[in-house]
Amino acid sequence: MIAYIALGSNLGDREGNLRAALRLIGELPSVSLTRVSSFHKTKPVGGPPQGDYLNAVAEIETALPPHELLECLQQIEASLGRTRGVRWGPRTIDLDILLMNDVVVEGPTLVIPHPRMHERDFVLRPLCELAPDARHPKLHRTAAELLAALERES
Ligand code: ROI
Repeated sequence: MIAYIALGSNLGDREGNLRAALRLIGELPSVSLTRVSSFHKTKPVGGPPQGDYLNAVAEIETALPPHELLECLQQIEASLGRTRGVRWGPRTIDLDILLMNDVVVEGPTLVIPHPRMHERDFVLRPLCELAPDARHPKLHRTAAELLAALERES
């Protein structure tokens, strides 16, 4: 399965945090890291006032089922010193599953496609670098179409 993971950091060594997370993702069993977008410096969207983010998207090929992938990503967040503070507050590293082929998951702990990806410039821009033609299985739009719609809105 091909999956796209969003990475974000706005605490400490942001670039170092993204690189460390990418290395750990690549070392996961049953995961290979296939491509990584460029790193985008972005203004914080939502949440309390906080510093600018560095955002990126990674493409992986994986045999892990969605909840196992989530668990692995949460372990990486914890190992990089992520502590759960205020909702939408600053973070050393945030790893979100955006898409996994055309999988739809709607559970209490995991929602795929990511429920806010179509509203987030900082997700769609790096995703479009890698996969402008990736389809959102619920909105039936490609990543490029979602980004164009978001840009028209704003
Ligand atoms: N804003 C930006 N620019 N990048 C993020 O990764 C990010 N993550 C978040 C909130 C606080 C919603 N804002 C963000 O969780």
